[in-house]
Amino acid sequence: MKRALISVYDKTGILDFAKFLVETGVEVVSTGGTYKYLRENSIPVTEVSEVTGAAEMLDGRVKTLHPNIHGGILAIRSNKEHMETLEKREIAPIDMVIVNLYPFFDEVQNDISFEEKVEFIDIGGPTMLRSAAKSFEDVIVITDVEDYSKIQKEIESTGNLSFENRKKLAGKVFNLTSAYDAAISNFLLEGEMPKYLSVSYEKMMDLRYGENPHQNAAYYVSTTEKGAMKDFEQLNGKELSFNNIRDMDVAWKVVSEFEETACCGLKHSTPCGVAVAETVAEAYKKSYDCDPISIFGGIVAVNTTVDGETAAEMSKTFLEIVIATDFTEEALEILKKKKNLRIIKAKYTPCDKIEYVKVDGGILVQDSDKAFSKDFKVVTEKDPSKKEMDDMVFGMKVVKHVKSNAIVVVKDGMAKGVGTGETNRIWAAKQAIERAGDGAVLASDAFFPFRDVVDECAKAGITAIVQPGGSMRDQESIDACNEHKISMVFTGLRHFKH
Ligand code: 93A
Repeated sequence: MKRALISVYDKTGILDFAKFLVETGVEVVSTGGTYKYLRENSIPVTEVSEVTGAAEMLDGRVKTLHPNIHGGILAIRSNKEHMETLEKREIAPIDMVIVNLYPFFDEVQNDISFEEKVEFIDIGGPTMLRSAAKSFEDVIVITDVEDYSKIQKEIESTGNLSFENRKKLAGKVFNLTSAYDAAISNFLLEGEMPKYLSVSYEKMMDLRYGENPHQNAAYYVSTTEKGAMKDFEQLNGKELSFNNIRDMDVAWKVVSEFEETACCGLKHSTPCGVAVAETVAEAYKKSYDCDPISIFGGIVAVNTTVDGETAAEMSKTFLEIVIATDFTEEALEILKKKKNLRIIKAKYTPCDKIEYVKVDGGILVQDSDKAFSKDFKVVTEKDPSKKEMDDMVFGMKVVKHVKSNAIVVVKDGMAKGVGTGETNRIWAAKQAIERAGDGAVLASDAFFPFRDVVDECAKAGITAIVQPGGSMRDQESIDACNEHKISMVFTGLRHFKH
């Protein structure tokens, strides 16, 4: 190994590694900033312009995009003609390329202008990385700061790097450059469903296992977007699991629907208690009362600061996670007494614009269901009261997050019964009504195909129903409501969650 090209934006660890290379007899070539940094630290280094014979230009947009660089990287060492060409053109082979890129992932999230973001698109860096990765049999390519010491160790002990490890490094390069390009593509094609689905996620952590212990799993977060399930802070407790993160996501989405103080208890991705109230303690108590059985081992989300009184209430139950915007000192002190309880401070309200559903051999992509009806239309002779109307709005916000067929029975800003995941609507209604014991309002995620749900409501003393409407037999349900003196409201907006 005679020559290494080093061009790094992130200069972490590069001094030690460059020193090692120089001691091994390698000539180091570097771009402007890296060159300066190595020189200042007494490492002998050649400036890249000496190799290209051309000064860096266009504010650094063109530094390494030159045949003397790419020829030196791409020439196949075992190909006589390639090597003769290098000799004729007086190009020295480059045996190692160390590059890390302009931080587009970070900068695209920052509050800078569009033009400034564009300037963080690295062209020369990925080009060198791709060249070196294609030539991996002849060129060692390093883009991950974490790899310096591993590679140093292998070279020190064997004098070289194995084929397998060179191949792995090349694979890491294309893994990075494809994510990098995906991020740029998403930035420029914002809001479109483009020809190719280019996703850019970085591993945040390996997970102990997936939904079940025999399933491998890891958690990836967007390289370019902020998000509640990415930018949270864990203040206490065991490591998060696959099912934890999934549950937290839904619970946080539920409470984020509300302006007023809200609490959601959740189990298996399904709300099992939701309530709004004046105080956070009251909201918690109401949501707990909805279903004191399911909440055991479940998770609780609160869209405001958890105080001591609420924490004391929460401590009476076995919970896996409490997630909130913040916690008072007193609340933390109380909750931290439970060593394993995961305490999560969420920093963002849900901001995903699209969501994916995996199917065998493909992915379905859709806008996230962020919509909420602005048009609650009374369709019955009887008008709902103001209180019933408030409960209808509440019920609709909850039912959006319950698996279809979804029915939620509500009273006084509190989910009294949740009917979920049933394959027909009447079962979901019966389930919700039975669990509610009593309730004033019934909310449904989709329309009623028959009048049976209305008849069931009448038996249970439900006084108002909210549903999207749009069935061929809407009139049957309206007639049934009029017979039973129940008021009914259509929202015009379906919220399937299958
Ligand atoms: O502006 S570039 O797209 N044009 C280039 O020719 C080029 N060559 C290397 N960016 C280029 N680089 C990047 O410069 C590297 O990927 C690295 O991130 C950075 C190192 O610059 P410096 O050594 O001046 O700090």
